[in-house]
Amino acid sequence: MSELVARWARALDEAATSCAAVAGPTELASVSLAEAYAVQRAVVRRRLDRGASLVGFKLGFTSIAKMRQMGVHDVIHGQLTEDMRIAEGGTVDISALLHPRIEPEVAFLLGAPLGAGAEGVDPLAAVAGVAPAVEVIDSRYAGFSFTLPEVVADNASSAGFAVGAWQPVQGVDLDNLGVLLEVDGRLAQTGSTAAILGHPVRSLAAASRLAAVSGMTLQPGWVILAGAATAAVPLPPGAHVRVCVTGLGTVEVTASPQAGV
Ligand code: OOG
Ligand code: MG
Repeated sequence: MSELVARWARALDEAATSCAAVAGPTELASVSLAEAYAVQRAVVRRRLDRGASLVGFKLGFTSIAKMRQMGVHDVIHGQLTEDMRIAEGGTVDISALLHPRIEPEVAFLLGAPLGAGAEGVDPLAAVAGVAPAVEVIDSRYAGFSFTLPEVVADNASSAGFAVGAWQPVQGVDLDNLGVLLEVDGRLAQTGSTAAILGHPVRSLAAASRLAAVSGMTLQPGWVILAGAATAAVPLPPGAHVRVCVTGLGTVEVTASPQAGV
């Protein structure tokens, strides 16, 4: 591991654990994507060394709405760990987060491996279920502002995710389902699953391809987040969040109250 990779893995990991943002632009702003993913792997390695386990893979910037919001125009991936999982109907502990946002997602549950060593496998045939999901993102950069390599190094801003009830993927037409994001009973974002690379199944193919390039195998039992169909919105203390994907169902979480309230 190069000195730069080790140094930035430590800096980004410490920003997350100590809740202190890294001021940009950083030295990572213009590194190669290969180096940025090396930092991501090292950041995740530090979490795994503390006892976390890998439970999934996420895609970022698969919709125009997200690309526009963040000024980043390439599909990226991040890694999900067990400690990021929030029970459906559960509480998001925002006391440990810098500036949390939420976004609606479609989640796939893998029933067979994808990626390295599983090239040629039909991504849809590897899917055991599909569900509505909500993702909590939290950039470790001040102002939620970053370049493409910076956000890749920061594990694609991953912070938490909750998944609704799994449905069999057969018989659900995922190509154009309504996506609603509500905060405290008010509509915050609306969109369509068509905004996710034209069809969320394309995110699965992208996940498989990106994983193979990184030498990763997406494992049976893992959750794959296809990428938000809409822009993300801030998650204020105590907020109740509901995501509805027409035909797939809903998922709800509540943010913890402000410290001391
Ligand atoms: C990066 C995460 C992008 C998505 O669904 O597009 C992402 C960010 O927006 O900070 O999770
Ligand atoms: Mg996302």
